[in-house]
Amino acid sequence: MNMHATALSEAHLPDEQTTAFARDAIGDLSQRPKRLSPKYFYDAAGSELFEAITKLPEYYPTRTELSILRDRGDDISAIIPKGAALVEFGAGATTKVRLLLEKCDIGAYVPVDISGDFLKEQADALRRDFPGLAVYPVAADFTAPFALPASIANLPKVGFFPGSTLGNFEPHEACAFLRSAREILGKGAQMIIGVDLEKDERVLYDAYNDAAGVTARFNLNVLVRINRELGGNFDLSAFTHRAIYNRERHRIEMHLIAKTSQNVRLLGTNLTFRAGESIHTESSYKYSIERFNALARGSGWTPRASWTDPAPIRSNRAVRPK
Ligand code: AVJ
Repeated sequence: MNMHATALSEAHLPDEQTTAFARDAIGDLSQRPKRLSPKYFYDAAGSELFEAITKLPEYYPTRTELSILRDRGDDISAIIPKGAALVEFGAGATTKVRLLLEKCDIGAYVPVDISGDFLKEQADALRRDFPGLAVYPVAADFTAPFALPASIANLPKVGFFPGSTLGNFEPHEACAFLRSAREILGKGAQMIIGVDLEKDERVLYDAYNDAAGVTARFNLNVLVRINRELGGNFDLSAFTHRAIYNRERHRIEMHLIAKTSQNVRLLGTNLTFRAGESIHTESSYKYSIERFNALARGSGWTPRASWTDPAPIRSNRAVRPK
């Protein structure tokens, strides 16, 4: 008897997020220079790798920002009106907002994040730790317009955007985002934003070229994700992590460099790479307070106060002789 074994997989339609990822990946990898949006770093593995980055000795931003929220929390809280609704753009692990919640009288907390499941878990944990706090999670891509929950309509609004994530936006995108946040939050709102300041180039370089190679794995993970979610066939050993500081444009650039010339298939599209060709995967803009204030003014906001950590971070590396 002849057995005919057929593996029929269920007709499986990709969800909305996967469709957007596919569209962006194909479009961006067909450009010259090739690029990918840094928002696709953060699948489960990428989020864990980012958590590991925040604990690296070279990666100063997270611990510096936490120290500012801890040391200057009273001053920061003083600008938040009593009973305000705090709306966090891209809430993630809610570590930072907890420092504010401990210090001020918040009427409601609205974490906005694209990862709906993670968001629900974080909201439950917050409700446990801050009984009586109204938490209204919104599962949305915060870079696009979204509606605030009706329950906070009558509360004063304060936007919260820590983590230097603004640095991932091109200057015109940062302006568009700040304008859109103003629309979403409404008249009379305020916003608390974390940005990384330009500093010693060695310090910047090391923060994105850590000795343990975690940032390299974080960068390469976007190709792992493309292979898994979009059925690509990227050979991971054929790409290498590169991060440089672009002084003229005040930004760290992360790239994935093809070691050899090669072809990659992705959703029926053939992508060709020259040896040494780059995929630009992230820009992380570094601001001066002046440049940030100019951006805020140009986006319809009035700068009110800024808090900086006291000591400039210096490299502990020996300076090489010329
Ligand atoms: C989460 C955007 C602030 O730009 O420093 C860390 C992401 N990339 N290491 C940053 C990141 C490489 C991070 N932000």
